[in-house]
Amino acid sequence: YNKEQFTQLAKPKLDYQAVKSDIADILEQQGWDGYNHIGPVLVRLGWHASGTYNKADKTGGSDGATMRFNKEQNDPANAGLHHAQKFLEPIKAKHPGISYADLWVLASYVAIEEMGGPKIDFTPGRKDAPSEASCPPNGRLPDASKGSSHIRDVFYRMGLNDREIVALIGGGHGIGKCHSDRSGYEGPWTNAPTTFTNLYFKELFDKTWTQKKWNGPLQYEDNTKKLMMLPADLEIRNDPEFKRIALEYKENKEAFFKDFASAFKKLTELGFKQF
Ligand code: DDH
Repeated sequence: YNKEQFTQLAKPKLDYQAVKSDIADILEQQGWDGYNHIGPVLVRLGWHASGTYNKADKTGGSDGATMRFNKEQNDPANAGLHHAQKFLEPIKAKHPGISYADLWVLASYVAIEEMGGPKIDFTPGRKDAPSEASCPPNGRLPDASKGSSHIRDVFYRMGLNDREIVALIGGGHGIGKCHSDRSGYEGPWTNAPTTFTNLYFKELFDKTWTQKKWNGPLQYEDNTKKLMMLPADLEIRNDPEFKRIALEYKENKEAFFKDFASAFKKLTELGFKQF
């Protein structure tokens, strides 16, 4: 054996199945978010760790787990994600061989699957960057107050297309909620925030969305005043190309699950080269 082969052999093999089942075991957390489930915030962690990618200079992305460092953690877009990182510490302590970068992505896959979403095949190999110097610039994640051209700018920068944009937003906002003490926005998009469904598209098209009257940022509410949409969400209904794709996903759950799974895998592997 040469030195490199020997190091590979000497490394204890990680049992990813065991890591997955340990993650599944911590998804239920009493008192968390009123619905006792951390799946949604783990998905948001996987997405924000990945969505900084810039295909032009190959910076950002999930490889590196650079959100561990203050600079990226303090990007206002990442408000609240220290909770998600903290929930995963016991898993890292039990399986020290997994990198944070792999752990965050794996946790988002497990959360999606455990909430009833598609199974996404996990490819390990991400490494943790040594210092803050590897952080991408702040401000690369989408701004909820802006329109479709901003959304396209952000996702095209990553190398993703309109179909992938609609699948990703519909899946991500079909779970979880907004928190006024994190983003400033408040409330869930659907009545089943811990179940992965295509309900986001049904709510988007079947409900009437009116401006919420409050002191917070501009957002929309349905007639029950329980559900919400961000200005950026309504762009999925108002932009003709986004709308065409979203209507397809509203009618065809299987196509949506399949497209979401491949788009989310692609998103979480941007800039990551396995050897
Ligand atoms: Fe999102 N998202 N997101 N999102 N997102 C928020 C919450 C969650 C935008 C803004 C917000 C995606 C795309 C966009 C999830 C997943 C995904 C919140 C509220 C804002 C604001 C945060 C808070 O207050 O806690 C905007 C703008 C976009 C856009 O693309 C234009 C995508 C692509 C995903 C994905 O997963 C692929 C999830 C999950 C949440 C709920 C988190 C939670 O704690 O619950």
